[in-house]
This record gives sequence, C-alpha cells and structure tokens, in this order.
Amino acid sequence: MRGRFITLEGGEGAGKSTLLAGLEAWLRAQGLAVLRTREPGGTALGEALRVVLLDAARAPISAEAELLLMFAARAELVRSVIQPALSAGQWVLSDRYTDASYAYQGGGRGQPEARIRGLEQWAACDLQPDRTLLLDLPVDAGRARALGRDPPDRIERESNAFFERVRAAYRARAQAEPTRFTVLDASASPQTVLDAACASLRPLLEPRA
Ligand code: Z5A
Repeated sequence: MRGRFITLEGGEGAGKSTLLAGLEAWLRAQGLAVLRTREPGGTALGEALRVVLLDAARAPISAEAELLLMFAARAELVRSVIQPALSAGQWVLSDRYTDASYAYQGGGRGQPEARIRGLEQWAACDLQPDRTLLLDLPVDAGRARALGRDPPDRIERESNAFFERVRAAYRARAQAEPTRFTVLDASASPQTVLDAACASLRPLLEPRA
C-alpha cells in the first residue's frame, strides 16, 4: 500500500525540526516505516543547491533563479526519494515542500502564483502532501528563538516585512485548503504541538479503501 506524504511548514524558528523528531518517533511506535527528508536538500544535488541558496557570502541571487533552484532540488527529491519511498509503503516526513515556494518566493519575493503552480505541476509531478502541518508563530517570536544560533543565512537576513508576507501567504494557503492543512499554534509547548500534530495524523493511520 502507498505510504503517506506529510509536510511541515512554517517560518524561521517555528519548531519544525523539533516536531519532526517527535513525529518520527510516534509514527515508528505505530509500526510504520518512516523516511525523513528536508527542503532544499534530501539528495546529493539538493544538499549542494542548499549550500548555494543559503550562503550569505555569495553574490545576490535573482528571485527567478532562486525559485528555479528550489524546484531543481525538489524535482530531484520527488523522483529519486519521495515517490519511491511512498511506493514502497513508507511514510515520508518532509521539513518543507512546495508550500514554502508559494510562501517565500511567492509571498516574500512576489513571484506570480501561476508560475509557481506551473513548476509544481511539471517539476514536482504535481505531487501533493496527504497532510501539511503549518506551525504558525508571530515573526518576532520565531526570530527570537533563532537568536544565538549560527550567523543568519541568506534568506534569514531578510526584513521583518518579508517574513510577515511569508506568514500571510502560508495562512492564506491553509485557509484555501482546510482539508490538507492543519494549522498548529507554534507558541504552545513542544509536547502540546506534538499532541496536536499526532491528532491530525491519526485518521491517516486507517487503511485506505
Ligand atoms: N525555502 C524557500 O525559500 N523556498 C522553498 O521552497 C524552500 C525553502 C523549500 C531553509 O529552511 C530556508 O529555505 C528557509 C526557507 C527557504 N529560510 N528561512 N528563513 P530551513 O527549514 O532549513 O530553515 P529554518 O526555517 O530557518 O529552520 P529553523 O530556523 O531551524 O526552524 P525550525 O526547524 O522550524 O525550528 P527548530 O529548530 O525546531 O526550533 C528552533 C528553536 O526553538 C530551538 O531552540 C527549539 O528548541 C525551540 N523550540 C522549538 N519548538 C518550540 C516550542 N514549541 N516552544 C518553545 N521553543 C521551541
């Protein structure tokens, strides 16, 4: 039976990595095979593109090139990792996916939604997640959590206004697709966030007709 494809989205410091670790352990405890990945990344090509995309010391990258590089990494990940794992019955947990392109390159950079939709259909095989968990957190709170870590990367250096547009774009997508999205209050404790995420995924554990 095909596995399930679960994506985690949200702004900087929202708690995606923290939640992913808890979800992976919970799903494994249910006896499921789980594959965890991230974007941009998850393949040799994707990890190399991640370095290019996030390196703050590089020459500026145009919004168009940034969008195409995100989808180049995704094209490789979908074909060589996600689709084979789903076909083998694994649950795939991804730290970000196509909604991030709509939020950052669409909302943040102003790239037209129709252009992103076209890339999603072609480069990402129009593969849609079974469930997307959106960790929603005010921008200031997320940035405060990220303080004291490594120096900010190329995207983390953007302004608060950029991240407010990203957050608004995520929330608009969740509102437009309430069946696929579950919005989680990321200001709650890690255990409360995990419990809410598990409650959202529990119905997907039922075998499909
Ligand atoms: N990007 C893009 O532009 N377009 C695309 O299509 C894609 C990506 C796919 C890399 O993403 C960048 O790529 C990202 C978007 C862009 N740029 N930005 N900004 P990333 O996911 O690798 O980077 P990130 O979003 O900056 O991740 P992060 O800052 O590491 O956040 P996180 O994984 O969501 O948070 P965390 O590491 O789990 O937690 C952060 C801290 O908060 C940590 O100290 C935790 O212990 C703490 N924490 C976590 N949960 C809680 C709760 N519930 N309460 C209190 N404290 C908590």
